[in-house]
Amino acid sequence: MYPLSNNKAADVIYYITMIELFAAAIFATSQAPLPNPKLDWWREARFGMFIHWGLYAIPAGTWEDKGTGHAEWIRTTAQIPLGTYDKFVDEFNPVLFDADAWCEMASDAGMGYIVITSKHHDGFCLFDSEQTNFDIMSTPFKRDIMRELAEAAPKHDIQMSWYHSIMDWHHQDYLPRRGWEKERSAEGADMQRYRTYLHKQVTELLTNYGPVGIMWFDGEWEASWRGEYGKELYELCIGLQPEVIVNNRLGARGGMEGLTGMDGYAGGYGGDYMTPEQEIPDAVDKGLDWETCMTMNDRWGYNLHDKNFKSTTDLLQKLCDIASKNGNFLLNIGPKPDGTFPDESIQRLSEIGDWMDINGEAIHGTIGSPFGKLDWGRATQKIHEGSTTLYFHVFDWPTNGALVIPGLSGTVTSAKILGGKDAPFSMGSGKVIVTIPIAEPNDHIGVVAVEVKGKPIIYEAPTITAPVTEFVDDVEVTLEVGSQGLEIKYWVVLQRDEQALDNFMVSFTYKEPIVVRESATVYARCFDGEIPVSPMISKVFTKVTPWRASYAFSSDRGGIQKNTYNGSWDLLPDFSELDVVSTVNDAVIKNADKEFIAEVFTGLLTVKRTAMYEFALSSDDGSRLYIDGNIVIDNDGLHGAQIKQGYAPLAKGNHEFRLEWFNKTGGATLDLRIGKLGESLTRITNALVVE
Ligand code: FHN
Repeated sequence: MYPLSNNKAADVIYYITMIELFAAAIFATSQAPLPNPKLDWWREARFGMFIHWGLYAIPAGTWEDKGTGHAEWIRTTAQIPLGTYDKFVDEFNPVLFDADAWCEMASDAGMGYIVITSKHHDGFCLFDSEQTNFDIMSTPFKRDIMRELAEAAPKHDIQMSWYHSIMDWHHQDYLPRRGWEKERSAEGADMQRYRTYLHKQVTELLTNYGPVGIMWFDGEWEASWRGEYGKELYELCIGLQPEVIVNNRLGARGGMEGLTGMDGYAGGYGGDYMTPEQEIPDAVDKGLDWETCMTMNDRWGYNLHDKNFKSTTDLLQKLCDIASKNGNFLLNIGPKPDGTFPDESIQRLSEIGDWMDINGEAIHGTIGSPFGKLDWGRATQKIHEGSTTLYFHVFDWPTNGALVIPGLSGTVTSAKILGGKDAPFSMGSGKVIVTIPIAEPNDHIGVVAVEVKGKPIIYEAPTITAPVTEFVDDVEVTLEVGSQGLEIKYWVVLQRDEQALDNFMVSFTYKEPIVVRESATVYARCFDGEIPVSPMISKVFTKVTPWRASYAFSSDRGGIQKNTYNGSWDLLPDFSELDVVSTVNDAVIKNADKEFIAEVFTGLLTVKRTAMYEFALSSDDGSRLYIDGNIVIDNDGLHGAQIKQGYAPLAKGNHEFRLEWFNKTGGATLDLRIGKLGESLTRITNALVVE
């Protein structure tokens, strides 16, 4: 690290000496997650089929006078009493179900795996379970769907995988009951007994059907399910099949964006990959594994009225966009009660397959784009021994016959249109122009493959990252650029020197994080040899005065006081307008396992050192943290367990502390961690003390 002191001249001498001692070692942005052999097949596949199928396909979205917009949630959204819903068991007879045909359609579409609902929230099992009669063997069909799919899958190069819902609206021990199920007593319900049932069924699914690709859990968000149960479930799966992949919906999904809370944080457990739903994240840290699941129309389960199917081009653009960000695409089918796929789904699968037959190499086995944003499309890449293939997915095919690839340098050896001919290309300064036909090569997305010797050099600005821009003692600043072939040069202009003309006379070549000890602006720029090849970027870092301790260290700091309130809110209430239901001194900071409740924790936070402190607050639902009356974290809102971070510069001593939290219905989480910036965070429960 390069300590910047208060003596600039000394710094300059120090740096020049250091530069002569070190060879240039440029850090490259990771373009792919860390090696994990268990995930190799899944990362290679990039594309899978989701299947939501069960009793709910029979009503097909319609129930009496309760509308036609229902789907797999129909028992709840149409408030169908259990006894009435169970009668669908006598009707479920998908005589046209053909496991081979399903697997063949998935494989022909370029999909590498299928994830099918072994049990959705309604509790009905598509497999022969010893644990319940609410399963396929009680229907006129009497065939084990999981078994037939598990046997067919390998014949079509498909990894068969199970979606299994934690939430179960049928099992008598699962809690909570649906709010409208007034007549269905919860008397005697025992979640521990339900968890035993769940574990036994997961054991059946991972014992009776051969190797399973993924255990895809869901329905983990209700109050009765704790994150630590998710860890148990994960360990059960891995114990049964060490190679099975388990998703993150075990108790720490962090809302519909599906990005995992920190492993083991908030009692949750992160599983093997993240699961954004119905959305594609704008940007994902390229070191993470994730999969967007999405419907073809608007619903997961079959709804005969829902004709809002996405076009094939739209679905393919989503696939390319996801792959360009190192993600997987899990595209859903909702089969009909007769066991066939909707015609619209069959048509799209066929058209996607035609495109994948020619362009699949630009998806399968690729890693994310080395470029920033490409205005006309996306990119993926495959790294070989001594060369790289760049795939350019051109959403907006140029009409002038020239595809301009911005920022690409290095040694390009060839270019071609997938499914077509080689394409002439020319190297400009920091761009490559590929001459392509005026006519697009297909009806959806034309793909141009460019071979590069070694790793591509992409001219782009470096990134300047640091945990904070305001610091107390110092702050570690990291510079990064995607291309290992570029050098990053930087300047550090101390705030007290800003007018000095010689600020830019001395630049440094970036090798290791920069430690800034006084207010300064860091400037950075990429060079290809001695040629600047990116714009200059900068970031200001300010040394701040720590917030004065409200009280010096004192023996009677007092404990944590907790005031409790009852009510129904979508956001944190104005507590000054509420009546306190109860007050506890020496309270413990953790959520009540209740609904329609709010709690306020107050006390004196003792910090033993003057420093910048980091706070991480996870809550379901909303929460807010104040230190000395300043909002440090605002995690308010009606949401699942989600984590937010905050920072505060604190002088050693006692500081006023206030933590507000509420839970409306469903899951409940409250987890606060604090630590000196750069050190590990410690969960705060019964003592407001940070070392
Ligand atoms: O409630 C379910 C829903 O029915 C569907 O299964 C989706 C698919 O990921 N998951 C849950 C909503 O997040």
